[in-house]
Amino acid sequence: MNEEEKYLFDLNGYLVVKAVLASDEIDLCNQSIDQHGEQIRERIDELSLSGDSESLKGVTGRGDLGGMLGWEKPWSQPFQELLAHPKIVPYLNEILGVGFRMDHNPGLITMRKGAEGHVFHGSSGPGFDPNQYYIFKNGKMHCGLTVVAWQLSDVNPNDGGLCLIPGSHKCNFPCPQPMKHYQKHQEHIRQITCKAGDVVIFTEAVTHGTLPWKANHHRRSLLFRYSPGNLAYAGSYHPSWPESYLQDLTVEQLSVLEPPYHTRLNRPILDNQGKKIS
Ligand SMILES: O=C(O)CCC(=O)C(=O)O
Repeated sequence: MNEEEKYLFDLNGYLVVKAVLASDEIDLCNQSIDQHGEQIRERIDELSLSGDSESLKGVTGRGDLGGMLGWEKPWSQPFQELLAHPKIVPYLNEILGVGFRMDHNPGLITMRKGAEGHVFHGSSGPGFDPNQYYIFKNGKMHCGLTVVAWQLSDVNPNDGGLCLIPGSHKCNFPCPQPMKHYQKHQEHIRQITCKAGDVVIFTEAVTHGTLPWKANHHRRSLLFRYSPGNLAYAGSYHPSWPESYLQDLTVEQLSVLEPPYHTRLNRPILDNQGKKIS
C-alpha cells in the first residue's frame, strides 16, 4: 500500500484497487456463481433492506448468495484464490495489521434492474464500537471489521450499488436519518464506480449503503470481511469453519482462517507478497 493509497484510505475510508483480477479469473468466478444461480435468494418482505425510504425502494430485493468456499470442486476454487490474494494481502497488512483474519462467511451481492437499495449504516460516532472502528494512532491506521468487495461486473455512473459518505469513518456526530435514507445531502454521498476485476476496500466504520440498481446488467459484488488477528465480529469460525471450506487450501489461505488470538502466540503471518513467514 503506497503513500498515496494510505492518504486516500485515511481521507475517505475506502480505496478502489484497480484491475486485481484478470478476465479469466472473473470468468471463473462468474461461471461458478451461474452454476449455483438457483441458490440466490432475493431479500423481499421482512428481509427488505430499504427501510421506509422512498428513495431506496425497488421492485425487488437484493440477491444474496453464500457458501462458495464449500462448493464442490472445481466451483469453490476461484473463491479460495481470493482468501489470501497476494495483491490484497499488503493492503490488509497495513489496514488491519499482520495476522489479519477472515471474519464472516463470504457472500455475493447480486442486483437486477429495479432491485432496492440498502439504508446507510456505519459505526463511526457518536459511540465507540470496539468491533468496527477507525483509529489513527502512532502514525498508523487501525481498523476493525473491514470489507474487501471483489467486483465481478462493471458499475458505471448512475447504475446504483455501493455508495459511501467519504470521510464519515472519522465522524463524531450521528449521521442524520434523512441522509441514511438518501433523502437529503445527496451531494455528500458518493456512488462507487468500478470495473469487473477491481476491488473496493472499505472500513465498516465509514457510513455506507446501497443505491437501487438501474442498469440492465446484473450487479455482482463479492464481499469478504476481515478483522485484525485478535478480534472477531462474527462467530463463523466457532467451533470451526466447515470442513468443506478447508479442502486443498494453501498454508496462506489456512492462515487467514485462524481463530482470533494475539500475534505473539505463534500466529501465522503473511508478508506483503502474500507468503507465510511465520
Ligand atoms: O451494496 C453494498 O455493497 C453494501 C452492502 C452492505 O453494506 C451490507 O451488506 O451491509
